[in-house]
Amino acid sequence: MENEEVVLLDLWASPFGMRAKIALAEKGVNYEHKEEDLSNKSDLLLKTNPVHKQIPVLVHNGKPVCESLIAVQYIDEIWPHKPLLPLDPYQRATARFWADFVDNKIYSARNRKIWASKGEEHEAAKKELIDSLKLLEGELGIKAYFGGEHLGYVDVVLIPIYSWFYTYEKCGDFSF
Ligand SMILES: N[C@@H](CCC(=O)N[C@@H](CS)C(=O)NCC(=O)O)C(=O)O
Repeated sequence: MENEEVVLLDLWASPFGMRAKIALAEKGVNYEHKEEDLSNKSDLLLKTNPVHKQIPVLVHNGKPVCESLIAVQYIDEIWPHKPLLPLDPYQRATARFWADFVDNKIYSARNRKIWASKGEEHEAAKKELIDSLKLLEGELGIKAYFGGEHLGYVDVVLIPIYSWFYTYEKCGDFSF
């Protein structure tokens, strides 16, 4: 690990960047943190993520890995100790399914309707979010973590989104 060059292009408030930070911390990987100003994106960000031009970007030995879900999976593969994804292929597929569910149902652009809409639309958005959280709760069951006894991939993906729950409640006339 000593000769590795690991750089994370990030923004402190980003739940997506936080996923990469949690995964790197779990693995005990030392890295250089580069804070981006998204109103004035650095040449490095534009060069390493020319498609989306978004943080986070994990740059490992000069090679960029974009998209937080992919970066967390990459971190898990490069530093395989304390695995985040299960070893069993079916369980891995299931974990990826729920991670995708988190992005599409819990932290989707649609959910901004909770604070950006009124009346029926607002009620429908609230119901959809609660229903999605109930489904996630069902998947968690009585386990301590989605990963079982230890933090797993779905936990790493979901936990940073928790920081948005305050915003949902505060701006959305909404209570969990
Ligand atoms: N799907 C991306 C989302 C990343 C994302 O939305 N990043 C935001 C900051 S939280 C960003 O870089 N926004 C700048 C822009 O879109 O121009 C991921 O999971 O990494």
